[in-house]
Amino acid sequence: VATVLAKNVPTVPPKHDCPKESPLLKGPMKLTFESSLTLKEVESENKAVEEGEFEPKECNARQSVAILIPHRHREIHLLYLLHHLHPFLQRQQLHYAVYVIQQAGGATFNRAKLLNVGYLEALKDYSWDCFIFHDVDLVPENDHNLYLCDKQPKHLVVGRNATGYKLRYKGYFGGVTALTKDQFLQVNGFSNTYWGWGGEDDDLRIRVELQKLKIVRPPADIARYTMVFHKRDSGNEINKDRMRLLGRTPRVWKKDGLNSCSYKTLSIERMPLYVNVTVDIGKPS
Ligand code: UD2
Ligand code: MN
Repeated sequence: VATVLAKNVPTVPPKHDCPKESPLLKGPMKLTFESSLTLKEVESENKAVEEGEFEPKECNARQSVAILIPHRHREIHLLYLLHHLHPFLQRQQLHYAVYVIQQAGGATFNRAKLLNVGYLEALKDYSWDCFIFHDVDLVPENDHNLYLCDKQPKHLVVGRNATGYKLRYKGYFGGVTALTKDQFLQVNGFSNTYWGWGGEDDDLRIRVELQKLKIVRPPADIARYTMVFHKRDSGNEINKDRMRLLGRTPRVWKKDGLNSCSYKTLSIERMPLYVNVTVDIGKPS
């Protein structure tokens, strides 16, 4: 009887942790951006993604990662990014989900506050280990640039096409960054007070430094991006107040950030390739 029973037990192979280095990685890639690309095509290329989320079948992912993309009126960039990023993340054998945080209305854009909202909303779905704060127009060129968090906050964009693939300046922390759930909480997230272009990334660096954390970067030959060409958006004019704001960060960071981020969620749509969070974040006071 015992042997019969044993035979009838379905054999589920034990699932191991995914290897340190995924066997699926391809290295540097030549990226293409076809103007005829459609969302339907990108959806059919990514059948394994459900409501923006993916988990490898063959092993247990090392981290669960939420990708947060601040967005308004950049639909073509979003399409290009989804087209490249989904296969890229799957080759890295990650458990991940993509969140697009849409600023509703016509008030001045606020990238940093949208990213705070993304963090707070994504944590309502799942206890993500790691958050990637991601510009919509930056496409990674090399899948060895791992979308995983480190012991220290990580900056993933050392170089990009438009700047000769060199770090723009020492301390530059813009474009794409990776912080654990706890690191981001420790710095109280981004400031909510940067409306318009610039400064919010430097503000986050100051918060990180005040906590005696140290920014780490992958090697320059790996941390490479293509930025899809664009002009400055209307509604995202340069923030002339940014230097003054940066000066007060050491005094105000404890009160200005995740713990003071007030907003109104207008809708949460679970699309095939991303969770679309539309939010009213107010306007500059
Ligand atoms: C740089 C930084 C970016 C941010 C910004 C200053 C790099 C590679 N990126 O980007 O992280 O610090 O300077 O704020 O250095 N967006 C919209 N709609 C808009 C405006 C902005 O979706 O109308 C989003 C979108 O995700 C975009 C991001 O905000 O990628 C940053 O805006 P940008 O691309 O106009 O600024 P850029 O390229 O100078
Ligand atoms: Mn850009």
